[in-house]
Amino acid sequence: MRKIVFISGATAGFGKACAEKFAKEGYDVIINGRREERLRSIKSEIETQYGISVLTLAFDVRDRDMVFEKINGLEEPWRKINVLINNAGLALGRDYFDDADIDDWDTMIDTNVKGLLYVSKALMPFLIATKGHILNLGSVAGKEVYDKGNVYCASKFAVDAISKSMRIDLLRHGIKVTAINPGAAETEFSLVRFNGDEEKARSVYNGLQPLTGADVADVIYYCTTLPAHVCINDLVICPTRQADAIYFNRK
Ligand code: NDP
Ligand code: 8X3
Repeated sequence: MRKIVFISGATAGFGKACAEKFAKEGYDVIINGRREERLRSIKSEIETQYGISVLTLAFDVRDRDMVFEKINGLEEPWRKINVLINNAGLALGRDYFDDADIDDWDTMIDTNVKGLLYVSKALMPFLIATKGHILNLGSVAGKEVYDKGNVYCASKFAVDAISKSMRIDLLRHGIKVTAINPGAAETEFSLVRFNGDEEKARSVYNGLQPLTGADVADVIYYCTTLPAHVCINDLVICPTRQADAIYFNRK
């Protein structure tokens, strides 16, 4: 019987790359995101390519009732979830605290923090049953605060705290909790952050070779391949030209 991975935010970036990687490694995959058309096309692509099964679960992680309805409605054999990748998330804007948009703050907190909590809580019975593995996408922005990062950084500091706290509280269930904290990775992240401004988005990666979704997915997959008694608790992954959230050596 194949293992099952649940990936939130799998229509782009790290989530999509994880869907491809875990499928390639023989997992059945549950993919979530708001863009149903993309979910459908990823399903058809990876089912054909890797001969595994994919279940699409379109919902907005901010919608608490919908999260619980969709997850509680999972039917066998999809309830035997071994790995949860809490990946859905975003940054909106890069503005001084006094200039920032409060709606952007709400969206980041609702998605990156509350959405992650809702999905995790809804999946808890399944993960307890399998002694599963939770991987939370934090960020270097959850390790150091940078200028104009205010609430995005705060949301990722919250993810850091939630990962630590899950690790303690879920110890008695034998559940592994791994915090994955990437630096600059070229996905749709900056396009979303800068509201579709391609030039601004590209400039984030000036003078360095950014991580790709596949780089991060490979590392996430690796964390799930370790023996049952071994857990990577906290992992920071950056382009070689990036030291942390602040210091870069750009060409
Ligand atoms: P992308 O923008 O490429 O992908 C984000 C994914 O999240 C999409 O699939 C999107 O799907 C989904 N998503 C966003 N909001 C929601 C929502 N409300 N409900 C369900 N799904 C949602 O970004 P990345 O792949 O780069 O980012 C993934 C995670 O990694 C995020 O948590 C981000 O903060 C974090 N991260 C990113 C870094 C980077 O440099 N790229 C570095 C460090 C961390 P849809 O729009 O279809 O709902
Ligand atoms: C995304 C990386 O440094 O742009 O979390 O915040 S950063």
